[in-house]
Amino acid sequence: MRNSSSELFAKAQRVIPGGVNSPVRAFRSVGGEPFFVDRAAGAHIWDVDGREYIDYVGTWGPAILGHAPRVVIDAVRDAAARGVSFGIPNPYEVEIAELICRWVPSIEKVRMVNSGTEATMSCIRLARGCTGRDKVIKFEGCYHGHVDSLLVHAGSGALTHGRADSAGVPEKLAGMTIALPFNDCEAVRAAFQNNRGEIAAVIVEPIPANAGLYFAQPGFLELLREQCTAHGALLIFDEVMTGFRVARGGAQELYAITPDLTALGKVIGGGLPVGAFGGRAEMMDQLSPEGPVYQAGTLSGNPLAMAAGLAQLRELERIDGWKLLEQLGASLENAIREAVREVDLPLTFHRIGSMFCLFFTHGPVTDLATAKRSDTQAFARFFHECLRRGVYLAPSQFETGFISTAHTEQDLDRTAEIMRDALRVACR
Ligand code: KE4
Repeated sequence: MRNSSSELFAKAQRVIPGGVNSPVRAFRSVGGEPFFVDRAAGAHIWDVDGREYIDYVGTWGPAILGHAPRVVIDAVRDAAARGVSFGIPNPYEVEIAELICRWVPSIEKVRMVNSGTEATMSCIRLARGCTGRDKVIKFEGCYHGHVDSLLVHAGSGALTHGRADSAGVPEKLAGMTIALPFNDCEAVRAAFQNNRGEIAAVIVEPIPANAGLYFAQPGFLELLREQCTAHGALLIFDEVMTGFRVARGGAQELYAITPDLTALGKVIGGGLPVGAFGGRAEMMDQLSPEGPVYQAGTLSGNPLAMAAGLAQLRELERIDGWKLLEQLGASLENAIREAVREVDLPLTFHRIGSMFCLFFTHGPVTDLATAKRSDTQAFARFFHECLRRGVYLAPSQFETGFISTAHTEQDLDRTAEIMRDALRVACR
């Protein structure tokens, strides 16, 4: 007899902190216990108890073609037959680096790593190495992985669990990070004025999606670009989530802004552990073994992850996935907005391409402070009513939903129906 989710969670908690290998999976902010997944295919997942869900987490972004796409499975199988890891340069690394440089013009050279956290951490170290400066500006509610310098007013799981500033980060180090309200142009100008010559970089999610999903006001990203240029600081776009999702060239293509460094992850690994960071050649050549900034990784450029990422990115381009994702996103948005109109509740729906979020608060939602007005208890009830009916959303108000090219119109129609019923029950 196979273990149920509940039995597995009881066992997991005895040997894994919180029973999970990443905090936001723990259902802490929505209550109840996480289910354990048995398998996933396309837009659907099945738990070990046999329940099926339409999935809008998509393993937090990587599953842009849906789960277990044939092209990725075949690529991983072919690569694995030749060896699963070498620690020696392999052709896949060159192919994916050339593809990334072709699709993202601001990237002339790129270094592969094994997670988004490694990518942003390396961007920060490289920026500090290139400028000889220590201070970094980030924005409240933005999440850039669990990098010491960036776990300050962080979003995602840090925000969900109410610890935007993690224990274990030395005060002196955290003090080098200046956290500002997103969309606050005056605060950005003042920070540069008050720290003249000391700011190495500004790091930003160009489309913040770790405190729910909201957007830069017109001119804000342009101001970051202009202030960084004027003050000799580097502009780092954290596109771990938006890269190759919101457009082939990511948010920097969408907004026509050229960052100095870009952090990537998720989609580029086809579901296997990958991150990457890149920028102008003369900057990237400051990295060891060319230059003085050290960065390394046993599994960086792993052949399976490279093969999976290449297969996924090439398939996305072959099917013009971005066009399909926009069509599916618009379709879901229309259906959800109709469902929202039927209930007299303070709700704010945001979407860009295949990324969406339903805030349980009235609008406008433009930064962390306005996102935090959300009624997280009502969201929790809505989450569980959806789950019960077969729709799996991220288990936190402060996350973003993802549509994949594997979602069908039937999936979306069913989802809207389920959300309509869930809203009625959750918010009675
Ligand atoms: P990873 O180290 O988790 O691969 O990437 C960190 C990261 C960096 N930058 C952005 C914009 C990100 O969204 C992330 C990670 N995203 C979260 C979901 N919001 C990962 C889920 C989790 O922590 O389990």
